[in-house]
Amino acid sequence: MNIATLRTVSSDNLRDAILSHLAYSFGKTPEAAHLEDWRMALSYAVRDRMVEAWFDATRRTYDAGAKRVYYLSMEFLIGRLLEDGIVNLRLVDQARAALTELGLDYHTVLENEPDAALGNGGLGRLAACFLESLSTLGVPAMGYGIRYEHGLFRQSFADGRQMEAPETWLLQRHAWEFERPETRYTIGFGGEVRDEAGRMVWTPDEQVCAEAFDTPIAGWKGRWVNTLRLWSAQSVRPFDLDSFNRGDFEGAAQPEALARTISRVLYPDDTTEQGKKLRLKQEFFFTAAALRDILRRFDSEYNDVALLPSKVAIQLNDTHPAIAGPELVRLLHDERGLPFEEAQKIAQGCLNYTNHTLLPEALESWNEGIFGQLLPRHIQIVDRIDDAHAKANPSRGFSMRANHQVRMGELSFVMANRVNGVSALHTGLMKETVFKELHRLHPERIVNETNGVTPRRWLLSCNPRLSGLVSETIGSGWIDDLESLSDLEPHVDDAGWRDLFAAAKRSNKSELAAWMSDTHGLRVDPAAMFDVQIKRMHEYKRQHLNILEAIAHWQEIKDAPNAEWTPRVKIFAGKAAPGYVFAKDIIRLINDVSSVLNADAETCDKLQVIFLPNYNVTLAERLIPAADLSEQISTAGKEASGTGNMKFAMNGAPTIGTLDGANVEIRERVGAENFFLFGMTAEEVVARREVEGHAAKAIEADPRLARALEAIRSGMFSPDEPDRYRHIVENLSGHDYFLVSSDFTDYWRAQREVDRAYADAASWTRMAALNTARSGWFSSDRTIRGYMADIWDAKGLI
Ligand code: T68
Repeated sequence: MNIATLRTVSSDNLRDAILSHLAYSFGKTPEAAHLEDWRMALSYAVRDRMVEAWFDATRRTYDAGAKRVYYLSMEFLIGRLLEDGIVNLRLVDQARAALTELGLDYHTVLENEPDAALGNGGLGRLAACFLESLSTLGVPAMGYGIRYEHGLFRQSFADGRQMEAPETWLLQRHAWEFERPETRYTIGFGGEVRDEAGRMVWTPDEQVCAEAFDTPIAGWKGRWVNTLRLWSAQSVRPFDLDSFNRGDFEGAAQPEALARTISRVLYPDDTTEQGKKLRLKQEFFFTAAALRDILRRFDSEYNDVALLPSKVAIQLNDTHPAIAGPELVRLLHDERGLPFEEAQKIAQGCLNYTNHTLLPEALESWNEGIFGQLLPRHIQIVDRIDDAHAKANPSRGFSMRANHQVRMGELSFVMANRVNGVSALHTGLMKETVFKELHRLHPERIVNETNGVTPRRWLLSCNPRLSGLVSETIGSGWIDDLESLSDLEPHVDDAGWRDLFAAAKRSNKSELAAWMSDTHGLRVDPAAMFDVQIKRMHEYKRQHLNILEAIAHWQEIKDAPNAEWTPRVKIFAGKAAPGYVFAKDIIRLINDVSSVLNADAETCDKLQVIFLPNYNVTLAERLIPAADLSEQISTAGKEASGTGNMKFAMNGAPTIGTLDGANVEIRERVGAENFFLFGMTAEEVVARREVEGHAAKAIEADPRLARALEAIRSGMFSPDEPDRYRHIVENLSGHDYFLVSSDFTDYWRAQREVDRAYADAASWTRMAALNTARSGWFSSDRTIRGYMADIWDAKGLI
């Protein structure tokens, strides 16, 4: 199809295109249209403008015989897509004008889009940033994941407690996906394996169908468009007519309901046996479907499977798709008859594994009973791979099959061509800890690829005031060459320019304050420092360190209410896993503290605490541009990288943080004088844990800490239930594994340094601007170039 024919489908004029979709795609007149109809019509009009480049990218990939990159991820935290599409296609002015002509407000229409929360946190958002950068760089690539009916739960508070409700993003219409009923694979589970004359034949006893849904992902300027292919689970037998005819209506619908469970929810609670099994099913389901699809595409182009590693690079986003190793071996050996060793070699030539955590409790392993029952052939293959590895490395001191478990990290490592960490510190620690033995055996395998974020979403689109100023100052080349932000550096010493920078931040803060007032009835002064900690709730991220400091600070203000204080608003947002009781208690504590502090007439103009509910990508896009201070305060050695830290720096919010994850590299780049460092190093953390009574000693040495803990213990923030937080206080004065008490004193010191620095507006703005100017390295374009060179051996075609 040529350009001319495509243009007849969608008018060049965006307004006409919207009206045309309103009529012909949604059957509405402008008078009858609801907001959602307008949002859908605009989305279709924008989507139409991606299609041509999408076809073109496919054609050019085939013509070039280029190597393709496949990113397998259990999560793609894509958020809203309409503004992303409008921005990347550079249609902002046109879209605004078209909507105005139609009597609609641009922002109101954008706000109508549901936020696709198909992920938990950093890992899922990284996958989304990577897809955008892959398209921007013109890399032939595809994302594979699961089309969850329900994304991450919706969070609200009742009496300060986290409440969870199902997320229902698909109830509002989703404009971006193309259903592909013709692209379906049957995926099996369970059953038995028989040896048929030396050939192992797996006959599953349960089958589901994986159907593809494609979302186009346009890169900057819309020059290249890749696909995110999400699999939806359906029954192979949609309806049991026999049961129905017997009057058993429930039984008749059961096959469909059971099959659909697999793609029903993101991360079902895995504390029960059933839950665990379902998660393993999800993992195999999408991985097996992706591999079938990859091989089908490869077969349509080549007829020698030995070429696979030169034409296909598969990236495993954490161990969730680790079953790709044994499954690819099974497809090549059992189904295509390649010798086992050759099948394994080819699979390994294609596969790569990214590790995102060193936390022992987060490293995946499966009980061999569950694993063997669900995937009886795969467990045999795992054992054979394990044995072969043992034979080849007789001196090794590990196995991927210990304590009746199948260890997915070890499996992924052994089956991968390259294994990577996500920041320099994390990669170093990987080599010394979780993969020490494997690293000794395969010293060339581990590489580092420090995370990055896409500047199109995380600066250009979420912060139009600052990005406008940047473009006026240095031109717009930074948008796909973020390192050129360094051209801003000379301007930070120009008082006039600094005023513009500060004015952009101030307007962002006013806008956030107005939004908080409208949607949550909160009143904050935009002149106060906005101190922001937004991320998943976890003890290692130490939101409780932050709230302890707030309590101590409040007590100090109360001691001398008329002294000079730097007004602050502490803003929190984040979800706790439904089964993570301690993290949920921290949320409640923060909410309780917030109630007391915000109601204190004597102090509330100097210190306020706010916990915004239902943190998601959209809320991050609102908060980050308005932040003055970025809280990155994890226990050193625990945060693999962090990516929020990069977004804040880019948007001109200096960090208060530990030497953890990518904080280390951020500090190196923005300069130690523009970063508020505190806390123990990863090495010191390990040593301190060995000190008997470390928490008690820290409390004894710091009366402020003792007083803050005592306030919590006495029930000052929970008068109706004084013991509510006793266990938190006991934890922090006893075991305190995450060293909150031990790091408190230095955190306090750094916070007071922040107060002093903020009080000098000119030098603060200079510091903030230097954070922006020096954060160019944290573009996910740079990260993807690293993967292309060090891991995939892939090239961009634009
Ligand atoms: C995050 N991991 C890291 N995991 O915590 C963060 N895990 O430091 C890093 O920047 C980011 O990955 C990207 O590399 C996660 O987000 C999960 O969400 C997760 C989910 C299920 C199981 C394990």
